[in-house]
Amino acid sequence: MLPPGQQLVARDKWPLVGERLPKNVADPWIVKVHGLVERPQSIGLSDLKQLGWVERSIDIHCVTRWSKPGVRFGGVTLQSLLDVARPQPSARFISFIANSERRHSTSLPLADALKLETILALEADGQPLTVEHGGPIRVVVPGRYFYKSLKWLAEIELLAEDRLGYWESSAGYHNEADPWREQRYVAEGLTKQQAEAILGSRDVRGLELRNLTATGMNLSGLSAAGAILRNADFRRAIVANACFDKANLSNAHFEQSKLAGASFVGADVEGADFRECDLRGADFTGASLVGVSFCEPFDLSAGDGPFRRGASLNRATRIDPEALEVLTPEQAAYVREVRKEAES
Ligand SMILES: Nc1nc2c(c(=O)[nH]1)N[C@H]1C(S)=C(S)[C@@H](COP(=O)(O)O)O[C@H]1N2
Ligand SMILES: [Mo]
Repeated sequence: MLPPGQQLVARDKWPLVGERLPKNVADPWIVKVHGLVERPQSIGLSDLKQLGWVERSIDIHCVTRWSKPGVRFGGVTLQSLLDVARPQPSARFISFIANSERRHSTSLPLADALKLETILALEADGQPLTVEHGGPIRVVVPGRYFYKSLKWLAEIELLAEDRLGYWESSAGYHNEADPWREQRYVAEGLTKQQAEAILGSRDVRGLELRNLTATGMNLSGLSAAGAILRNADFRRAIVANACFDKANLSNAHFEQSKLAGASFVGADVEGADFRECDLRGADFTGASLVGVSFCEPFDLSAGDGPFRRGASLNRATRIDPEALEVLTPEQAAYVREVRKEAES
């Protein structure tokens, strides 16, 4: 069973999301435990492994709608490290901090992190974690969107009050992040009236407008290059010939919208939904399409199709061949199929 709105990636695919590399691959790699603990720790990886090796099969659910079930992570439990560091009674939150350029972090209520059986993973499917995926050590929190699973774990800090992580504070990602309750984004955003006022000029270049509501509006020719439109709602809107170049449209909704001739060059459309959209002549050159839906998800193992609620694409719709590789197999099959039809 998949959480609502999620799709399976191909069995051998594991998309890369967020930061690509740590600040440096320190050798030896040290994990510090500090803040509200009785016994602060600075522990190397071989000592850490001595705390007890575990292997767990864990389902990955990314907020941008792809899921990768049953990855076998190997490492030590957060519990076993905290048994050594001993959180003080006042410690109610746990913050994980990365050895990365922006000191990336994420946090959880301490009780949740333990109850969910968080692990500090060094291996995935029997292999050491690759650097891109957080090696040598990353956090894996089962039962939460994957943004709670920090790559390149350097510090664990125990806190009395919560401190929002990077995505939670900068991108409006939901702080609870339960995929079964679809806690993707905080609801806060502009009202429809505010949105109408701003969109009236049809020029929102570079603006930060996450969760924007633009359902059913006539916005053809909209100029939105570089805008931050995560989770924006353009369902049934007329957005033909709009320019979304280099915009961030992750998880945006475009179902049943008119996007003929729209340009998404270099845009981030991860997790965006284009079902029943008119995408004739739209340009996705250089766009990142992980988790995008062009039709209703379905079971490919039953052969091609059924393709339901598919977007209209034609030969003038530009999608890089490499971009098809990051779609789920079902979505890629749909795109190939409609393009074949368009050619004949
Ligand atoms: N240090 C660090 N950890 C991070 C991120 C990041 O940008 N930096 N992104 C998070 C997000 S949003 C996701 S979906 C997963 C992606 O992990 P992957 O690249 O191994 O798939 O890492 C999470 N952990
Ligand atoms: Mo993510």
